[in-house]
Amino acid sequence: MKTVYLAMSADILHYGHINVIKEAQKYGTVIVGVLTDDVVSTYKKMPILSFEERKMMIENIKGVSEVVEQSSLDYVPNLLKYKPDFVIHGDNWRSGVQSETRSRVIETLAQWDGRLIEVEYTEGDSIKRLEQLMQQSSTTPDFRRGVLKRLLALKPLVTVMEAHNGLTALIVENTKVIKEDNRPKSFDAMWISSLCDSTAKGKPDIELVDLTSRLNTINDVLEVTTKPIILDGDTGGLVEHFVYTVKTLERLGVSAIIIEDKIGLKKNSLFGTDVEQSQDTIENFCHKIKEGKKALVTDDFMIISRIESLILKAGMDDALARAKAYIEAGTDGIMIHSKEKDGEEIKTFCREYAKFPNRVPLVVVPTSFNHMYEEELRELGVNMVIYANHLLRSAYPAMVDAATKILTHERSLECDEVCMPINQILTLIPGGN
Ligand code: SPV
Ligand code: MG
Repeated sequence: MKTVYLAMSADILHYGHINVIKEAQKYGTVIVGVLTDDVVSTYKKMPILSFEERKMMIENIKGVSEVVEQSSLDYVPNLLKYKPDFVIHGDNWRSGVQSETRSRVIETLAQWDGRLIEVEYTEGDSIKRLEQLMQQSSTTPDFRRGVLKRLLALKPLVTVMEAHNGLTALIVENTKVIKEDNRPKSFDAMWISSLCDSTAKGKPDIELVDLTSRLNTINDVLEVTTKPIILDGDTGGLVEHFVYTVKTLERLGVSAIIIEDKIGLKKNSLFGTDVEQSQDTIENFCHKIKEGKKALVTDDFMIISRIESLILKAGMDDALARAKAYIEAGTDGIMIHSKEKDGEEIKTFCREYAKFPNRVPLVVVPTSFNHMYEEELRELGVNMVIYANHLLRSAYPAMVDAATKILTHERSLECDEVCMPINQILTLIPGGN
């Protein structure tokens, strides 16, 4: 009996999938490769159903003989393992990002005279409607909130980019690159930075922009995107206020808050010891973490504790002691901050942290030690990297340049070369025409 291989994510099932399975049966025994959660999340959104649930559904479809795990977008590892006589796929992958994957399938099958069968891609109004509904369901607070924890469980390193309004959030949502191995890469989540949120409002980063205003920014982001949101919660404020803050964020569908262990008038950490800043006691900060955790209703929302000992020159031992205490108090993650350019103190912290028997996800913000690649950070045991201010920092000089050009030339013609064309801005956000 010949074998036929096909791969699917199967987060939704519709008659298009059944048609392909029916067609596959004509050629032999059907093996379905179900894409693992991390593979689906790299090219679509995080699946709504877990891998086990999706696998179970496919196993129970008439005509499917075997269901296996496909743990890369590339078919080749599974093709070499199962050596199918045929692979079946819709004909919609001949062009675009999947065309390379297709070529590799054809080349690999040729090694044992296997063949690719392409069936007409099923498109219909009902399928489009279904996909729209799926898209909408991934923006509900309950679904969205839990995605960050799921990503942390799945991915060795979660990458997070700063967003300070709807437009920058759309950039984080939609920017995608295709890596050399044909793997798509985009950011996993968004960081609502206190520095950028304040700066965008023309205010200093000193906890002056109040929660209501921060919530407005978050709402603008929530409205137009689907990726998980992490709020830079500064010090978290008074414990009595913090318990309300976490409840509000949780209810909105925000995934995490990061609070730093400082008290008094907060200044940005990148000032280091150039300005006066005070660190909270371990005891007080642990109390804040515990009260925050108690206030939560779900298991999804994360309270991540940010240690400022290296910033404030309190020493590595203090940083490590705080990490242990905060974990003991029930924090869901540790962020270790540093402004040293060479990255040495971050490396030391990570190596010591790796020895902890009880670890929670480790977060870093490599604004200063920006020569370090993600791979190096991952190898050090870092689970999340936050690019904390780069959209604002890149936009500001470009805007000053445009303003200066117009003032200088007393017309806007010279400015056009640094501006996006009018027809592009008009259609950048769909629905305007
Ligand atoms: C922020 O983005 O506001 C941060 C990170 O808190 S840092 O500016 O590096 O302190
Ligand atoms: Mg901040």
